[in-house]
Amino acid sequence: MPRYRNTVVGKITDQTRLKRPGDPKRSADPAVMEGLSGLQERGLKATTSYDRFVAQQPQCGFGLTGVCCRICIQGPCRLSSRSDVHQKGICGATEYTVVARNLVRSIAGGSANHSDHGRHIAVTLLEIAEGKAPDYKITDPEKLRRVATRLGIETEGKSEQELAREVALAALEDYSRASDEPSRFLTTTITEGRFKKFKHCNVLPSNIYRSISELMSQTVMGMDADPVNIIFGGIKAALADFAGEHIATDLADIIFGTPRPTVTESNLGVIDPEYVNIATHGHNPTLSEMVVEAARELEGEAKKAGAKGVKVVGICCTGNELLMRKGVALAANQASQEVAIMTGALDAIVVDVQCIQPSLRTLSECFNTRVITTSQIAKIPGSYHFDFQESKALEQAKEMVRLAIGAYRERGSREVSVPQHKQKTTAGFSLEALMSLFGAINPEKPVKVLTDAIENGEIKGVALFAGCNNLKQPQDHAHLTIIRELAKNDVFLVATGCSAGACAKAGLMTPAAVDAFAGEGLKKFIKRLEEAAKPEAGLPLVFHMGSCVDNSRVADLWTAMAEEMGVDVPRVPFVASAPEAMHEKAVAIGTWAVAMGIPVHVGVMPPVEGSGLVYGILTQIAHDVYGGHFIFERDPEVAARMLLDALEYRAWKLGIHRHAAKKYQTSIMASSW
Ligand code: NFS
Ligand code: SF4
Repeated sequence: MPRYRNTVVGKITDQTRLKRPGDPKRSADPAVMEGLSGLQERGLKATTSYDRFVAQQPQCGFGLTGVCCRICIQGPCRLSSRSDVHQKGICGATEYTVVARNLVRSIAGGSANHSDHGRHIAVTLLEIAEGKAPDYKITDPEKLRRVATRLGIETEGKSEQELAREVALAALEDYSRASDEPSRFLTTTITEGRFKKFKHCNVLPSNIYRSISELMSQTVMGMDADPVNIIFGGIKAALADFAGEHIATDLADIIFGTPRPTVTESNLGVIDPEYVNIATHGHNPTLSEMVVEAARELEGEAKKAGAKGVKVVGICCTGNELLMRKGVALAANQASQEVAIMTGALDAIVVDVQCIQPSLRTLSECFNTRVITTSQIAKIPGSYHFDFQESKALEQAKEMVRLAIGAYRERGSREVSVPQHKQKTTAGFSLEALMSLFGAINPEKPVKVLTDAIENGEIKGVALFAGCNNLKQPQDHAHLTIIRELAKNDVFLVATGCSAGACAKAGLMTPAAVDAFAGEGLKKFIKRLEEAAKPEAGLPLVFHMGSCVDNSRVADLWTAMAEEMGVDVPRVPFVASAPEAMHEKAVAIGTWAVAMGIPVHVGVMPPVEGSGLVYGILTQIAHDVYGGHFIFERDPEVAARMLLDALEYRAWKLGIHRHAAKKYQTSIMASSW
């Protein structure tokens, strides 16, 4: 079997690495461009990330390529192959050790973030079961039973409370297990082939926290110097990240309900100056769900203050969580969080954890926005802080809403300027929602509707768009360019996180976008689904599957497809792309997706170029071992071509193997990708 070779892999195109300082094209989002220029017009001196990005140029070449080591305080050691004396750090660490260590430490960061979020939700479920969180309830008891059954928990004759307790404890055991038994949230959600592969490579995590701390231990000064071993440690922590994400998604569905298709609006234009506006920002739905409830209950107080009511809007993944479950409008994704404040019409921004820029507080000074932090481990000096507790959640959320009403009162005749851009958004496609859609055509085997469409060539495969904004690129531009290109080429598209935000803001989550951008095959496929399921609002071009932890939903989709097709994941025509990856969490997600067997495009160069060996492991060797690999490409048009190539290669191989299996009456080869 020839090894998978993409002719351009390893040679990224020669796009300029850094945006030219002063480049006026900062965002593909017209609302953001208007917001930024409005700032100057109003004579305000506030700076934004866009300005600070320019001020940071040129960024350090050692850091950019991953060869700066600051792991011990003899450093920093900056390695360079061009000089004899600089080839090694003071301790003798070579560039492959340094690059690998730096890379996996960012996986540890991402994994810690996601699994912390999962643990928080698991504790909330336990508190609900024990009657200690009276403001929360179990909204989806059916999912509770399904998750329990999947985990091997006996459901017969047990009350909801008992089951919730057992599921919560099973989740918490994944954080505390002393033995080497692998994580249950991982092993019960992957194919048998993946389980064997992970076992064989010794990357099955047991206790999520232990995988993270072991990785930190593995990479301190004077520990592991073997880049392959270091990367395997990174993969283990990344799979622990996956387990944490799955816990977050499953348990949030149980508590707040499994998303179903819903219609709302996205982009800054959803902020309405006639209302008290509260943005919820961050990632964890435990707090924001209560803010929505509190806003509803305090509608009267807002009216007394002269507003039409209280409007909650979302930013980043808290925004995605509320959009999926409550139809709350999405105001911004990561790189436009500041611009939301700059409208002058946000009375409060309630934040929980992750991706919250400290700059929000400084900016809020100019616009009298109340910045309210709520996590013990995510405070911003000068902000209002609530030590958020599930036991008095609604009461605290009401206090936050009252702070916003107070700020609205002070708004008076202050000038507000909301860019009038917004788009309709059809979202809420949990795996369950997608399956019920496919089930309208084939109720017995819903996922077969998707795999059949691939096998008969109607669509070329599935692509996940995930990840952040990164100001090394104009905001959203790469997301939208690659997505339009893949749509034209008949790829079924799903999105999460800030990529989903980019699509929503640009109107790609509407039926009109299907007509405008889908190729013939994709259009036929979506229309067929529409005719069978008759969803009220029609179907979008890009299916919003949720926040970043909800990439677990997407993994469940490729696992279901693999099982239906009778192959392991590396053979499923499925690719992923993070065109503007920024966060350590994105590194963790990309890594587990590759280990699961998915080709993963990253549109911003991560700091790995300093070691040819590490670069080769990520882009080539990973494919030999796991069947997935990274594609690093900054040019979105070239990246689209490479993603299509990867899909076509898989579809072609599947066809060839299926044909041979039929002819010789054997099963489809499973070992070689
Ligand atoms: Ni994901 Fe969601 Fe956005 Fe990136 Fe941040 S909000 S968790 S990390 S920036 S996609
Ligand atoms: Fe330098 Fe080694 Fe210390 Fe890194 S661990 S800073 S390479 S001496």
